[in-house]
Amino acid sequence: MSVAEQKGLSLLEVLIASAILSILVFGIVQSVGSLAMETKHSRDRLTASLLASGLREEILSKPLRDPNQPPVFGKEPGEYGNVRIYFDDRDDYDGLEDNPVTDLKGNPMPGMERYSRTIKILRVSEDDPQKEDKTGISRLFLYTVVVRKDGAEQTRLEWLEARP
Ligand SMILES: [Ca+2]
Ligand SMILES: [Ca+2]
Repeated sequence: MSVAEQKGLSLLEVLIASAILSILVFGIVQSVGSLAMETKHSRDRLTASLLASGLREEILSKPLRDPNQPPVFGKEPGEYGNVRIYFDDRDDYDGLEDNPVTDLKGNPMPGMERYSRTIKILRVSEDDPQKEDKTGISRLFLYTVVVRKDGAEQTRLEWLEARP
């Protein structure tokens, strides 16, 4: 092998090696990037599910029926607004839009400015809880809490409640 051939080969080797190296580095950078994105997404989802279960606990701490007046589904007469400290039964929460997320007194929660929560309470068929009950007879209710960040759904928490 001549000196020139040896030089040519080693140049080719260097080129191949650097190509392989750049592919490897690109791959590593990509996986680190997607790992960081994945971590961020799981953190968002965790925050969202904590916000959802926090609201669920809050609702479950309220009585089934309004203690002060003849109960109606939703807010009773004279009840209005989104300040939850005044909610005195579970279905007062129906249709709530907590955007941005607030505490019981209606103060925005620090650091949660980009999150929002909604809740729907639906009377559903006792035979098929996937179906809305329009007769008003069923005693089964489906609660759905949705938590969003920047408008994009992060988590959805659903539970059924059978009322006596
Ligand atoms: Ca009510
Ligand atoms: Ca009420």
